[in-house]
Amino acid sequence: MLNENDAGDRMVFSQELIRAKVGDVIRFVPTDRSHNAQSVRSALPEGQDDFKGRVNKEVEYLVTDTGLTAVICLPHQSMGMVALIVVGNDLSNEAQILDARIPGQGKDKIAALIEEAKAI
Ligand SMILES: [Cu+2]
Repeated sequence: MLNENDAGDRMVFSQELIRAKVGDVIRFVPTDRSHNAQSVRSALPEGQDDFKGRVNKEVEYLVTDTGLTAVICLPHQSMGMVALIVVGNDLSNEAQILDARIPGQGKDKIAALIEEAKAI
């Protein structure tokens, strides 16, 4: 969780497209202050537990199911501070992710990350 990355983008996760496999633990680290990481209601795979990190706190996400998970920073989601976890190259819940309630630039970036995931 960064205030600015090397490219000069403000309020970002250092990795926005996160590829993982079942059994991985993804750790969100509060490198800069005033950020959190959490999942979004109904925007994660069937069976996968949601998660919600507190502001300025590290949080871990244990991957238990394949599919897409949208991750947001609650204070900055509308500025585009979001990430997409792709597990097992399974994009079958794409429609749910696109329907998730994510405001502003966050929604656009999630859509762009899904396209990026498809392209690789
Ligand atoms: Cu933030």
